[in-house]
Amino acid sequence: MIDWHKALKLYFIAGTQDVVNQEQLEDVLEEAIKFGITCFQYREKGQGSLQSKEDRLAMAKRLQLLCKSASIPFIINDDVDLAIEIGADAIHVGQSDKPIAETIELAKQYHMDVGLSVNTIEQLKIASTVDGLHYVGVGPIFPTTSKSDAEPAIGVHGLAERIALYPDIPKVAIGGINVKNAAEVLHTKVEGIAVISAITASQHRDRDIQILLMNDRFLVS
Ligand code: TZP
Ligand code: MG
Repeated sequence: MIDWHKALKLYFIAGTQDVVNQEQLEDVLEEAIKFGITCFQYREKGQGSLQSKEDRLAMAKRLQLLCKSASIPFIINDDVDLAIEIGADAIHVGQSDKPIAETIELAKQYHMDVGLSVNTIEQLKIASTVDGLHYVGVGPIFPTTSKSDAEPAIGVHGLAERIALYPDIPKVAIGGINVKNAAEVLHTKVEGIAVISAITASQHRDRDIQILLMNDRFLVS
């Protein structure tokens, strides 16, 4: 059983398209794990992503192994077949994928948890009535360059409003979150933050991850 309240604290998302400066995704994940991320979502999507099923499967297996040895949840974005094939801990889907109840039903058979992306209050309202949903990703909070078809940013106020209306379902805030704005996002008491570029493009991964985790030693001054 995954404790999502804990696992959502610093949710790292990446695919090969997100790595920069000739780094390897495996190395970025290994470092991010060492410095304290609390779960990882493999999201192979968009320009520069691996296209073949074989390449994605091989990559997913390598990344899954890293998460397993660190005992953090390994989540697959969108690709339910891949998630089933490798026995991922969870699957994360968006609003445009097939009906969420169908995904939950299928995931249940394979003992996988399910997360869903929401943007509007209406979407969150519907999500809050769905049985068997483990958490929602809420955003984008700020504009992002990591997703070409991102929805409009809802801001920290939009996040706070959604938390107040539907407090029961665990939430992770996503979109444009970085070391400069993480504190105001976490101030809403959201369970955690999900980031791509704040980790993949970081020049100081150790320090930046500590800040994103709001480690005590960075809360002074
Ligand atoms: N969904 C909403 S925003 C986003 C996704 C996958 C991208 C987040 O990336 P970044 O670099 O943390 O803004
Ligand atoms: Mg999707």
